[in-house]
This record gives sequence, C-alpha cells and structure tokens, in this order.
Amino acid sequence: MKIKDIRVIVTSPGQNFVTVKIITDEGIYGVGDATLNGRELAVATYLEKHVVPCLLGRDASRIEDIWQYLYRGGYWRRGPVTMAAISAIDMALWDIKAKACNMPLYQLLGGASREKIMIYTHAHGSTIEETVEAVVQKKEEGFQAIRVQCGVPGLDRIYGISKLNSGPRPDGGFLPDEDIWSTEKYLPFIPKVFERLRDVLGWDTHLLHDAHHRLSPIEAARLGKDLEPYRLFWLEDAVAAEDQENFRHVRNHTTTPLAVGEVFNSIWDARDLIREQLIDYIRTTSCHAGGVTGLRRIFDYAAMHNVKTGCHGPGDVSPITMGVNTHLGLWVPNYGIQEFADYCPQVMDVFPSTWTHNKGFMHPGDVPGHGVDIDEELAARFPYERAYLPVNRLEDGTLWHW
Ligand code: GCO
Ligand code: MG
Repeated sequence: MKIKDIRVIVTSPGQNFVTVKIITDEGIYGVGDATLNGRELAVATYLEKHVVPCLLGRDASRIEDIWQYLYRGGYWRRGPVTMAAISAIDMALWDIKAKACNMPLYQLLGGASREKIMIYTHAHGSTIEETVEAVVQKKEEGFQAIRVQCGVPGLDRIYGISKLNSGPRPDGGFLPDEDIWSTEKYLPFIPKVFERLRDVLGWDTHLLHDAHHRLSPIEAARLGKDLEPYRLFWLEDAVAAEDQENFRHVRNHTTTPLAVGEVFNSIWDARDLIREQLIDYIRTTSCHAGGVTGLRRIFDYAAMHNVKTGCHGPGDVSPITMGVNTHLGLWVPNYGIQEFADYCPQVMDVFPSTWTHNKGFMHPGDVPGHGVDIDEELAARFPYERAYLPVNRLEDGTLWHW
C-alpha cells in the first residue's frame, strides 16, 4: 500500500487546527493532527515543503521506519514544529494501518485494559464562590475529576485560561494579549480556594490545579506543601521544566502529586523526571510528542517507573488528538487520566468523531482506525485566522512564563 497523496489542511472553526490527510493507492486514507497553538503555519509549511515530498510513493505500512526517517533522517532532531509534523504523519499512518486491519486502533495496540477512561474537565471563576459554583456544576454533570483555576484578588484575569473558540478578536487577533502576574498574590491565596472546595465537596471528587510553569522551585515546593491537606489529584506544571532538575527540589518537599509534559515533544524531555520518579503523571500528548509511536515509547518507559499517563487535551488540539489519546488510554497499562476540554459544535462538525464522553469517562468507539475524520469541504469554509496565546508580565513589566 503506497502513499499516493498527502494533504495539509489548515482550518479555523473557532480555533486554528492543522490536519494531515494521507491517501494511499488502495483508497484507504488516514488523518493526523499537527496543531501547534499560535505557530500553526510553521508546522504546515514544514510539512508541505520538507516532509510531504519525501513521503510520496513510500510504503504506508512502514510506520516505524517513516518515523525514524523523519526523526533521525532530518538531522535536526526534536523541537515542537518538527515533532508536531512527525506526530501528524504517524497518527495518520496508524489510522491507515488500523483501517487496513479492520480494527479500532486500541485493538492493534494490544487491546483494552479497561472499559472506559476517566477524564478531567475544567472549572474556573473569578472569585472563590464563583469557582465553587462552577466546580459543583461540573460535579453535577457527572465529572469525577475537575481542574480548578481561580481569579487571584488584585490580578485582572483568571490565569492560564486561553480564550478558546471565541472567534476573531476585536483587535483583529494580530498581537498576543498581555497578562499581568504576581506570584506574591497567588501563593497565599490558592490554598484558600481548595480549603473552601473541600468544605463544600467533601473528599470524593478529584481536584487538580495548573500552576502553568509560573513558580520557582522553592515557591512550587511551598505551594505543594500548603496544598497537602486538600489531597489534590495533581499539581500541574508547578515549575518550568526545561531544567528537569527543578522538579527534584519540589519533589523533596511535598507529597502533593506532580504532573508535567504538555510542552514536551520527546522522551528526552522527560527522561530524568521519569527515571528518577520526580513526577507522578506524564502529560505528553499525541500531536506534540511523536504520535502513537512517540507516546507509546514514553508510556512504556513511564510504566517501569511508577509514572502514570495524563495526556494534555485542551480545546486547542484537534478532536483527532482526543481520539488517538482515547485509544492509547484504553490500552495503556499505566493509565492515569485524560484532560478533556470539549469543543464547540462547529469544531465537531468539521471533525466527525466516534469517541464519546459520558459522566466523566470516554470511549474511543469501535470503528476501524482511530475514529476521527475531517470534512474537507466544511473545513475550507473556515480559513486560518492569525491568533496567539497570551504573553505574561510581572507587575513591574518583566516578561514572565504564561
Ligand atoms: C492545559 C493547558 C492549556 C494550555 C494551552 C496552550 O493544561 O490544558 O495548560 O490551557 O495553556 O493548551 O496552547
Ligand atoms: Mg496545563
């Protein structure tokens, strides 16, 4: 089965998505997600100019060889742009292989290890009471795990929440928004949010929190300690993780479980964290960390070291990634949890999907392949809109981690 054509499709049904569609000479096709929020066209160009011409005519069944060809063969290894491109090609090739075998992807991986996968959703508010209300509502909808973010008194915006599916911005969307941040205001406040939440909810709901890389190791250690009484499921991105050593400081001081990995794109970003058990959950996701092939490698390594999975799944990765992650989650022995931010109906119309969610759990469906497609005609009606993630500054103007 030879690769006959590869299309790179950029569409913006409320959010920019980059999709790869690989078509074979036998008529079977597969799709993959190459979305890199705020840098979409870099990946699309990398694919179109450098990757697609090298793959036409190749045997579509040789997934591992193609992965190595693009990774090792490119000489310049890793990096978010390259790895998003490789991820999409890999996802599309696994889709093709599973369709050719007439199996849902999770069967090819080794079959289901569970009946369904637990997901976590988001809840936030600008005050503690608004946040409590939002969390209670998600609990009533049936979610057992909820990521909670709360506005910090003295800071304008609820941090770490990107404006998903909000369409073009009034300013034309050409420049990133600028947020203001103060760790001094955040650190003493956030434990109060969880204290109140435990009062209201009791102990049978999993609560998660995302510090979005903003703390220094010693600040993160303090936060982890202060949150211990409220038994979080995890504290996410407590520190920036370019330096994996940062996590050792945090780990040494707190029993709050730690999660990281949404910005990682290969096993090398997480090697020390996993090998030395400095984290509890690895959050790499299929469209950024090498597709099925890349994630499977990371997950197996994590399983050897008591680290569970917790894939990134915000609204700014496409439903294809959610589908692939759900297959991986149904199979992987060391499953932890999957993030689920849901999509507006327009996005789901462009990406018809067989995955379903119900009362806090997902299932990928049982059709051959990964179960997500793209409606190309509809996609063409939503052209790319330039958009960025916000940037972040301290109150004195210093550029900070967003
Ligand atoms: C999360 C994330 C997102 C990211 C976004 C960047 O945990 O879901 O932190 O909200 O900020 O995906 O594109
Ligand atoms: Mg996050």
